[in-house]
Amino acid sequence: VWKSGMRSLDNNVNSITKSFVNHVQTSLARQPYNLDDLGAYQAAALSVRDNLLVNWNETQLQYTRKAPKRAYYLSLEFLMGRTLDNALLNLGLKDEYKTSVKSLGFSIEDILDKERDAALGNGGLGRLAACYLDSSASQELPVWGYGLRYKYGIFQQLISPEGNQLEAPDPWLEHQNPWELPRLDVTYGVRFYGHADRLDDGSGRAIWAGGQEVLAVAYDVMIPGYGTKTTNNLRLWESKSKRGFDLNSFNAGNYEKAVESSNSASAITSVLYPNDHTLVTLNMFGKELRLKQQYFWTAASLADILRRFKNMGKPLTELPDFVAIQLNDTHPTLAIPELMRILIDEEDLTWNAAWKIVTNTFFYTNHTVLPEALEKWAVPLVEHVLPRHMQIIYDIVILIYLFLAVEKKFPGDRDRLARMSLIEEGQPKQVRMAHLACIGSRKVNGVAELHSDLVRTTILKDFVEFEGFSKFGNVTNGITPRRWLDQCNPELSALISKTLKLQKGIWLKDLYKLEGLLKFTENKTFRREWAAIKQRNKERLAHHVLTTLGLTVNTNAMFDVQIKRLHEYKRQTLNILGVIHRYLTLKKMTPAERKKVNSRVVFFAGKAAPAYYIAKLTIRLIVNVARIINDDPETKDYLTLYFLPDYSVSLAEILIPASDISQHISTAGTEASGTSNMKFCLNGGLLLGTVDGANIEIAEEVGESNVFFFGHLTPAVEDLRYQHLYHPIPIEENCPALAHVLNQVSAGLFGDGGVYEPLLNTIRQGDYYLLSDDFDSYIEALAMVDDAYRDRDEWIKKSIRTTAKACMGKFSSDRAINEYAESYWNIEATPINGNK
Ligand code: 26M
Repeated sequence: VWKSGMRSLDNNVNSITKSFVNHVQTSLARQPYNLDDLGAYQAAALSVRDNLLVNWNETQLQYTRKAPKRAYYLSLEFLMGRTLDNALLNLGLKDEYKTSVKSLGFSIEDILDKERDAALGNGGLGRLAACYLDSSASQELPVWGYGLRYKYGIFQQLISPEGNQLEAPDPWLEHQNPWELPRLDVTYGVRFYGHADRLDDGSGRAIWAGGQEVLAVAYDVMIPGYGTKTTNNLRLWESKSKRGFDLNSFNAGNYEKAVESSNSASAITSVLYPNDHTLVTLNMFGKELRLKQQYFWTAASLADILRRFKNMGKPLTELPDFVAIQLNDTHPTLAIPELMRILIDEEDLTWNAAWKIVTNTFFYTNHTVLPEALEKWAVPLVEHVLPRHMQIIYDIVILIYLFLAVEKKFPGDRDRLARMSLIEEGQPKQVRMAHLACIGSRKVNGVAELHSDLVRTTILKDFVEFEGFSKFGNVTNGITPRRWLDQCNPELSALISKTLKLQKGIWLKDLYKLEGLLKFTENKTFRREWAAIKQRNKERLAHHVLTTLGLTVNTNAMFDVQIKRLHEYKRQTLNILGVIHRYLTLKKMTPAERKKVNSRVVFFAGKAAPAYYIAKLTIRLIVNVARIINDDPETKDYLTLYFLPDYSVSLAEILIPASDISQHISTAGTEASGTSNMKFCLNGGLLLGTVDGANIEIAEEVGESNVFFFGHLTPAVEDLRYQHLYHPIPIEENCPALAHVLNQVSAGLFGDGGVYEPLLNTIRQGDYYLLSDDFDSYIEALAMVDDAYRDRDEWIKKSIRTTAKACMGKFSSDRAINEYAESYWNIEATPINGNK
């Protein structure tokens, strides 16, 4: 029971029941005795929302009063998943609600299961943003998120009878969304197109007028901290027409034209782009709309941030003392020229004064070094959509950057100037957003040690030499242990609390405490309990597969999981070809030999970008291999395979606790960090992986004997690619085992004669992701996993150590967000009075 300044809420079961029934009758206009699970979910959500609102109001009030420096996290993606369970756990009200809904004849699990995921993201980058919001609130940090309120989130994935991925829209707002607060009074106009005319008074100012004006409307999502009153805000923008429809056309009977401009305005936030790491598939219309999304969102967010800052009555030169803005990848980079535009054209500051403010306000995180994912915008397109911003970008190039500073430091080095320019020569010329984000920011970071090194030595090398090493740092990613342990694995969470004799409220906020589990690896009862929980989590997953796909999974087998976006660099292909290799080996064995084999169930899940042909073909291969081998009476006791459709945060919450081993097998140097690797470890799953991303730092914590590494290292990758290109060796020589597998697929062992050739040819020709170089050591590593799993007791010890000695503290997003707060944003915890 706690009190707040506004009203006191007696959060016992009776008052929860009262509030629940009240919402059923007054908010939902339904009868309590005739309510389905969906209605019960909505009533429970509305009643929990009342609690959040009190805390949210108090938090925002105190932020305004205390006026601390604040940080704003700009991300085009927030992959939040479900909210109700998380809100209940963070508020500490789960047991009360369980009891309350039970007394009304509902089960809390069934109610929680009715919620749709908020899937406003593609993968790692969007889920990271969601974990960082949870940690910011839990650490009492004054942080707001800014994003877009897409009407449609990431598409729903269906698998056709042939095994092809089909996409369906995700109308997640179909039923009303209890977690958002429409702020129809918080709006900003955002301009596109038109013309920008420089004033010839030598001030550098310009007037931008004409074109299209679109309205941004705010929707707020409350972000509760764990065990604190702090409830931060995620503000999502919706686009709509500034003027409704065009009455002239309407009166003239031209109804289509009358709504045209309104449609074009609301199109901006209608759908999340389903590409992850690749821009090449966008057509001209698609590119323009994506650019408009980015500008719409950055312009509205900046206007909102500046309005709040101005209310403090401070001069703009003090902006960096009160505001830090984090750019999640280059997607919000237009915020840099936009802030320049506001300061120069609207606030009358000089160029130098404006640039000083800008470069002390922004921070940029890079999330990938893959060349095809580095954003570039065609100059003619930017000129057309944002004429004033194109001028400012050219001014940055000419004035500050190239001809003054770089030329001074490296006189006559024309190549360097060209490499570093914000504009890439070509047809058409293109703006390099990573360069703009880099020079416009106070600091730049990568997301794991290896990745940050690669950022410093490859894509931003010249900038390190120009601006100095200290601008370029690393913040290794993290995950929130609230969702990724307490919420998804309640039994393990309870066992940890019992064993450490600590309330979960303590260790969930200080994960280093998990080290205390280490000494229990030698305790037999503890090991038995640990193993029993893993087993029940495997059965929970099997039950899910049975009820969704109608398939029976062998829960006595080792569960081997690879779940992530489909991408060539992540090498799901290596995994499926390894499965085929295992199948062919099993087929050659006698029944007696087979009996000695470690049974394995392989799970895949993940979406492919709709236009990513090779990724989709990989899904088709996985589905069809599954069809053949799951039905083979000789082998199915030893090897089965499942592709679970429509991967989501909620599905991950079932899969991760059930895994014995998971695969993180990207070509070395390509996966910036990975975050699911951390989630598996936290749940006692071991890793099979390459020496890449955060795998390396995880192994440093867990000890190499608890991680199964294989494959070539990053420095070898470039040389191997060079060899493949200029001195190709036929795959039969380079890797006979792999050649044999490819030939079997070609020969139609899994049906579909010929359809897989384009996929197989990526390996036979060029093999950019080095499957043929890593295949043999991959198969060896899998054999080591089998050997280790045979000694089940030792395996369980490894599992416990992975959670415990793993010092999983390092991989908590609490640690990560504190690093940003201290070393980047310079913000401090701002406890909300009356905190629990
Ligand atoms: C680009 C154009 C159009 C539409 C979408 C994109 C786009 C979307 C996401 C481009 C890149 C995107 O994300 C990169 C990304 O997700 N990187 C991942 O970030 C994670 C969090 O830091 C890391 O753990 C992953 O290793 C990294 O791949």
